[in-house]
Amino acid sequence: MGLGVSGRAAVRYLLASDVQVFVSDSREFTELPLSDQEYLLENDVAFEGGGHSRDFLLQGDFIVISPGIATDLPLLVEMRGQNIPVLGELALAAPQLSEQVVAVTGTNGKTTVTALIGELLAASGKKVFVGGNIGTPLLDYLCREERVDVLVLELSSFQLESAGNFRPDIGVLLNITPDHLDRHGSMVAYAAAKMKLFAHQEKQDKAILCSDDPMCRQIMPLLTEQKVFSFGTQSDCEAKGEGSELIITLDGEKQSYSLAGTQLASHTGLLNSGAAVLAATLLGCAPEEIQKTLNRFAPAAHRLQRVTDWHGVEYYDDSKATNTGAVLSALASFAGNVILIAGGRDKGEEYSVLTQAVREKVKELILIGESADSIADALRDVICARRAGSMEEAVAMAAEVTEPGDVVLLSPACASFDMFDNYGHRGEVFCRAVLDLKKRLGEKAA
Ligand code: UMA
Repeated sequence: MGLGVSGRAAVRYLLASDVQVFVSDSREFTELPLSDQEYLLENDVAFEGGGHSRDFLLQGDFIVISPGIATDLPLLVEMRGQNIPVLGELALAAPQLSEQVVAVTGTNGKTTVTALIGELLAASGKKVFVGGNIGTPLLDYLCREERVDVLVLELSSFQLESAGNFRPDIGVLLNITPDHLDRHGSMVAYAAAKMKLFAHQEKQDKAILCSDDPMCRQIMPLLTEQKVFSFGTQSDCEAKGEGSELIITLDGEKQSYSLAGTQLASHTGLLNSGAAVLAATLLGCAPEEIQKTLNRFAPAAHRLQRVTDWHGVEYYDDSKATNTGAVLSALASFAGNVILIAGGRDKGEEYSVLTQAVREKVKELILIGESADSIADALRDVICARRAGSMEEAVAMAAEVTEPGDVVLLSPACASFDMFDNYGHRGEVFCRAVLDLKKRLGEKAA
């Protein structure tokens, strides 16, 4: 079910395993990319478009669902009732995995930590596959001939929900704050999906969690089957962040790393590095290579990325902040005087959790997109928000009120799909608007 990035990989993998495949998608056949249409025809794959029907699905011995499809759809509940297993990509792949597996989940920071672990392991000479929610499906790897030493996987709650017996050697849980509540329905259900990361671990396996995160702290005592390690700022963490220093203590041995001057030199960067370096150390990476990798590591775009400064005002693109937890973490990086641009498609979050941080750090709030009214309403006791009809207008409104020392921050707390193709597109439009405005104002000043 679903012929997107994951579905395409599943079809390729199953056909290569001599399985007869039927595909069901909410789009009509003619709406699929031409390459997909050709692939289905060439490989004689039966296709049902325009939605999923009972009769079509009943033909299957098992159903593989894309991450974007909720596991509790009444149709899927019915299929399970008919003894037709419903599997996600991880459940399908699990029995085939003989490599070491490091799996990273959490509400925020997954991509950075996954990429960093991949780079740390590669720098230590290991052959690595980095994939999952970060982009390349795990089943794409299983279609390849060549094998690696370690699979480093970024996993979303959507993927974990249908993970079957998937069992990582090292499971990393970065944090759990509200997100995707429109899909999961409640924080309890969202946290339960994240916890599936650890569900099949055994005594030789390792769990790494953040001791600064309240939900992680609640989960830690429940993990009795595996060995538990922690990262954070508390004194008993195996990976302890202090200022811009990271101290790893394992088996009585201490190793320090400096993040000063690196692109990880922020509170969030310190926590992400703690998780990644702890995992890399447990897998035997050498300290010299770890420090060199930390020095050169560049997080992916649109994650609290500095765009430019103009007359003493700094502009930051944090378009990837699609939930309130990410916005709180961005605001924690600044002393104050923030002009915040937020809003987009609502994911069922409670925006009032931003109240205290907005009161302390935000001097102007400019809202865009479908959720503008809900955010303005939730924060009306602390700030009088202004509305903008486009990203360009929001940037111009922000620039009008700036003074030296201010920060203009795009950190939306929402999905982007109401106005943009995705968060990357939203970030690019923001950066272009900022740089165009700087150029225009610069020309005027000249
Ligand atoms: N579809 C149906 N029925 C439905 C819903 C969708 O048939 O009820 C079809 C769509 O028409 C489309 C396909 O399913 O053909 C899309 O499937 P999908 O939404 O599961 O997305 P994929 O293209 O398979 O990409 C997925 C992840 N997407 C989601 O989880 C929504 C990608 O994460 C991931 O990179 C990719 O697999 C490879 O593993 C993206 C994401 O936004 C980046 N993830 C969320 C996040 O990071 O917050 C969880």
